[in-house]
Amino acid sequence: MERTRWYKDAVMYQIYPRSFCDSNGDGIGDIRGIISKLDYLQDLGITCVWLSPCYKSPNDDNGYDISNYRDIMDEFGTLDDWQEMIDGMHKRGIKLVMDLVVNHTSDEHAWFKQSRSSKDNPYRDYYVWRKGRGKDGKKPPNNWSSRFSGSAWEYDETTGEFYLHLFSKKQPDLNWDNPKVRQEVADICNYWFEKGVDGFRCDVIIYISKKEGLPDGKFNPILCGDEHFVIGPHYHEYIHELYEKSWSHYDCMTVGEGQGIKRKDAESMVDESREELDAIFTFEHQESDAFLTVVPRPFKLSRLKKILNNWQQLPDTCWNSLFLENHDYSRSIPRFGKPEYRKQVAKMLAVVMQCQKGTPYVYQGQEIGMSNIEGLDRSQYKDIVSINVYDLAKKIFPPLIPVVKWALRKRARDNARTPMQWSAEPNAGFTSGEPWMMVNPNYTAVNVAEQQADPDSILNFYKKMIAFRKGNEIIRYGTFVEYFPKSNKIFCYERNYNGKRIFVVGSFSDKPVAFRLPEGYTFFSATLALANYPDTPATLSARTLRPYEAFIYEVE
Ligand code: TEU
Ligand code: CA
Repeated sequence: MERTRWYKDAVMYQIYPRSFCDSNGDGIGDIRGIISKLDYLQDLGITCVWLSPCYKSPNDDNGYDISNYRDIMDEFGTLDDWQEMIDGMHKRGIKLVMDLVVNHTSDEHAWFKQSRSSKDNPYRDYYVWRKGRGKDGKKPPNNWSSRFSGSAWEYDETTGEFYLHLFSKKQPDLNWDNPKVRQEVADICNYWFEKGVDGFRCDVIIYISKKEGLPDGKFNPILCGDEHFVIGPHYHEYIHELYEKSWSHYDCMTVGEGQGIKRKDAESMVDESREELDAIFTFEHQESDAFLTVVPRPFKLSRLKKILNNWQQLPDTCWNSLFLENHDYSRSIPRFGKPEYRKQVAKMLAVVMQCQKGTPYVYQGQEIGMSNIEGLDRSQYKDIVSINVYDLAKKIFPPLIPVVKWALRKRARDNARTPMQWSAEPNAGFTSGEPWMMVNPNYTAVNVAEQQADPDSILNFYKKMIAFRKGNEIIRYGTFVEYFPKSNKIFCYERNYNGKRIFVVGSFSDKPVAFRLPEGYTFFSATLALANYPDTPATLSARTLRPYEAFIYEVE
């Protein structure tokens, strides 16, 4: 099957189904809700949806704990609904990428129920079981930590052994060293390809291969053990096998999630000659305002630009993913700008991200500038990570609670998971019932309906940005040249291809900033293509930038 690599021209839109649109008033977003918004997505101009998991799941981690890979979660609807949804997407020229969560399953998956039942069960080897340490064998087999806090091992009474879970204890890790497991994964992919999906976003795929002997990790308060399973010893072999058995038979795209992946790793993971993944998400740039991607620290633009620029220099045979938001991060406006300038910040971020090389991702609500939710209390947090961290602080050292609250307010994943704000109607038009999670009270001011009616809205700007990008050869192929890399106020770069250029500027300051053209910068003509202030000069020259001002000129 020829790979057309359609993803190089795609604009992706991520749907977190639980929070997108509720069709039946039970307070939970669902597939019929998505169907009702397909015209909205088409109008926005996006060309592919990444749908977070919609499979059967007990929802310990909102669907990232799958109990049946071949069926739809009851709360979301049925396989028939799903078929109607994908047909509706395809009819509108929108592709569908599904979430593939196969580093682990739910502990309620039939395989795990079998696996835990006895040591000689045929499914025992589908998961990672080990004897405990210590005299009574009740100490975990090694010191690896769960990314969701605590040990990565859970003792299981039935057989007196521990199983590995790099995430919650209801998410046991699959044993990829078992060829049967790898065959199951290929079969799952093929099952969905046959139903028409166009690709997969591969959840924590970089963790699938663990170092033999599972040795102790170097001390790390949050990510202990990483060096033994991030792109582990058989990673490339297993991914290539999956490519051979499944992905290569379809004109699809695969994008892997890569916490801990650095630019130097990327080439070996996504170079076209490898026949592995087509692209990955790095989290490196998410550290520009956080340690270990989660502990808040002040944002520094030069840090962000250095990382992005480095990724832009990937060889032409590799491909980038461009994103600031997803369901695991707080919203971008409060991270990178001042809330008084919501509109300018949102538009400026769209400009500086979407003009880079790679496939851009818009996370639901980002296109209307949704922001974080303030002042949740313990009972209003729904994410297992927030709850774990909060309860851990309470247990080991209660004076830490105010710090935890501060960190959660800034970084909790819940921030991105509040219901989509469709209108100023009760519950933001998301549901006619009681929403599963609190709606951000700012919905009366920030919502789709209002922005559809306002030509100057963030939503209408996104439409223009996406339209500008689509089919634009400079954006698809052009080289990336950065200017003023040390500046902590201005993000400035040029893309050029076949003698044509675009010149992109975004201010990250809430104060006026003096801007001059880069030293020796010459051009014949410059035409304004897009800007976030209405009265932007038609010509490109030195000037004072207004707060969060951004513009694109086409230069010859
Ligand atoms: O995320 C993997 C991951 O590394 C993050 O969960 C990260 O550790 C976390 O956000 C810390 O705050 C993927 C999914 O995107 C996430 O939603 C799932 O919870 C996780 O895998 C487990 O499947
Ligand atoms: Ca519903």
